[in-house]
Amino acid sequence: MAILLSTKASAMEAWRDALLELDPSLEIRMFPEAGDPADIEAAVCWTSHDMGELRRYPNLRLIVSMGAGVDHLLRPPGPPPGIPVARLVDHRLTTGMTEWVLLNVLRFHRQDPDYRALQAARVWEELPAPETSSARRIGILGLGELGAASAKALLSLGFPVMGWSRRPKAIEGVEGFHGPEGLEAMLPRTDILVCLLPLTPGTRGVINARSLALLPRGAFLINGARGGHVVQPDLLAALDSGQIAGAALDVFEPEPLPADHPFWGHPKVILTPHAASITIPRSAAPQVVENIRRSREGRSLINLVDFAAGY
Ligand code: OXD
Repeated sequence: MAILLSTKASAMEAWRDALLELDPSLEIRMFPEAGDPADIEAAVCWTSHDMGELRRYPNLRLIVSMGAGVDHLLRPPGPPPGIPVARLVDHRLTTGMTEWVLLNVLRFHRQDPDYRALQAARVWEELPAPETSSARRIGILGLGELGAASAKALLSLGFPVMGWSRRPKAIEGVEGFHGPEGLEAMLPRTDILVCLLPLTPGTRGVINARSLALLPRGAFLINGARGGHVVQPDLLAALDSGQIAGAALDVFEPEPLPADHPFWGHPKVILTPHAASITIPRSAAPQVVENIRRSREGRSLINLVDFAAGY
């Protein structure tokens, strides 16, 4: 039996090598060279792979999605029914996202965009000292793996951290909010809003004209989750009016962000090309191999996607 591997061309060989290093007996077929469809027992694939295509493999028993987010699996046609799907829960992915969130919180907290603008104009000027971290309130949307790790890192730097999730969640030191009323209560107290939510029908467009208006004037936005969480024209309007003082954005809809999109040249937008946290095959491969073994032995799988919850 064989494993079908499908991701962007530049990552294919690193993934194959990482899997073979852990289990040299694996037979890896790199898409589109799948060989006989009946040989494929597991598909390890990412967003570029058409889920409809996986219906071609009659003996498929496991799908592993090569990332943390699963929103691409929720869209039609979705994975073949009845086949378990696991996602990655990877320490390196979590650490990468925490670093990116800290980078941007500190950037906004320490007035870095203003100092960069002064440097570009060759102006030697000291800006009024920023508040201490204890006066800069952070609101995190999403308290899953990524949100909880960022919350803890921000707490350790002295920032007061609030967190919003669909259901109540307790994280030591984090003031928790949940449900629509919780969001309305948290936003007016949030100086820097960090979005790390899964994208589901319930969270699509959560950052919109109304929620942005609930933030204090001059608040900042950091989005490392999915472009679909933000109503992009509403964010542009809030940036232009000064309601939002700056936004650090890693994710967009669509991706790649079209070259003529106003975010590219916007003086208040810092953008990265969906690179806040990148999966490192060597770090993520052990859980993939573990799931292949478990699937062969009929044992329960790890990091299974909960399709009802949407993550
Ligand atoms: C992920 C991503 O979900 O890279 O892992 O966006």
